[in-house]
Amino acid sequence: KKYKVAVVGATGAVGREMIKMLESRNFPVESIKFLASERSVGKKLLFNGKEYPVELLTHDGGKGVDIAIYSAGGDVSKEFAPSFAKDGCFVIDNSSAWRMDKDVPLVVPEVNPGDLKKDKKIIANPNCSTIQMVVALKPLHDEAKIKRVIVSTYQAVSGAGQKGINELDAQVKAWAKGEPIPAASKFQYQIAFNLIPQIDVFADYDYTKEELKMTNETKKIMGDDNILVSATCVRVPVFRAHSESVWIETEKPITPEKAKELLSKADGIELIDDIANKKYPTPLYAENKQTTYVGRIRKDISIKDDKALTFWVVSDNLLKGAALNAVQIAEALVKNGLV
Ligand code: A2P
Ligand code: 11C
Repeated sequence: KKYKVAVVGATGAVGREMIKMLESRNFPVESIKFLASERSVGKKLLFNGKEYPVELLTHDGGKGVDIAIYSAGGDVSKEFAPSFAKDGCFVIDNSSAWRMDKDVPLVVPEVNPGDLKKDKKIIANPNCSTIQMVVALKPLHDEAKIKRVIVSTYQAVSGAGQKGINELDAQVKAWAKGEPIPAASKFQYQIAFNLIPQIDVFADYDYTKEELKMTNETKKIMGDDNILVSATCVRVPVFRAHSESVWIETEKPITPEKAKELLSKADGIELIDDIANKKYPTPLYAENKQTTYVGRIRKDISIKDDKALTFWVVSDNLLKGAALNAVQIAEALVKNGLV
């Protein structure tokens, strides 16, 4: 069976990756349409070698469509996703608009595919930094029950969309030419040769929204409200792939050797942890790859028992962090006979 698919926000940084994922994973597409704002109407996009015009997103866009994958921002999704759902179309939404809605499944297929249901037409794709973390946490949680997570992220500029990519590019090019570096606009400070410990706006307890997403989304995806997460999210001058330094405390003991064994067998993960040969994942290595990489797994030497581990997780934020996870949700709908 083949499906009628729409990509909403098809011209954006994530939208373009969604198109590539649908192509490269051979999603069974009967027909496809690309929707965006009036700014893009008339542009053409390629799918499997054929040109398609970009159409204007309207409330009727979901009519006759089986699955719409959205990455056009939270406001667009809040406005249009309900009309699509009413017309019987599954909406897989990459924005934060619906994630914490109790009627909306928030899904990472390696972790909680069972949360997908036939009548839950709006499905949320989690935040990129949450997705790659829970993929790594899940096998460890199943073994030793995670109680607490402390994570610091190193997030690529593409997380902020095409404007974020353009800003780092322009600043680095100006520096290389000895010209004045263009002022920050998408980011709060110059991002070239800098680190910015603020992603999104400040919210409760002086955490940023990005940090609180990691706290709240992790509980919902893992189906365990007792997992405590404290995050510090930092923007770094890297184009693609987010990196994370993760510390976990577990209820039952777990050794680094056991964690390596579990992670090396886990879905979607590749273990790169060979310190004798200086092997560990980096963002440049993860760029354009569909895998979540884990390395530097070690015991926390500040704690006596075997109930704390620390490790490094890297994945392409536009792929597993966004477009790939969304297409994997579509694949799970097909596999589970829901669409
Ligand atoms: P457009 O290119 O027409 O502005 P990014 O995250 O890279 O900034 O991309 C955002 C995506 O969301 C783009 O495809 C953009 O389309 C789309 N978008 C933004 N606002 C709207 C809107 N009001 N209606 C439809 N699509 C929108
Ligand atoms: C970033 N994680 O790197 C953000 C982008 O909730 O989907 C994605 C925001 C979201 O800036």
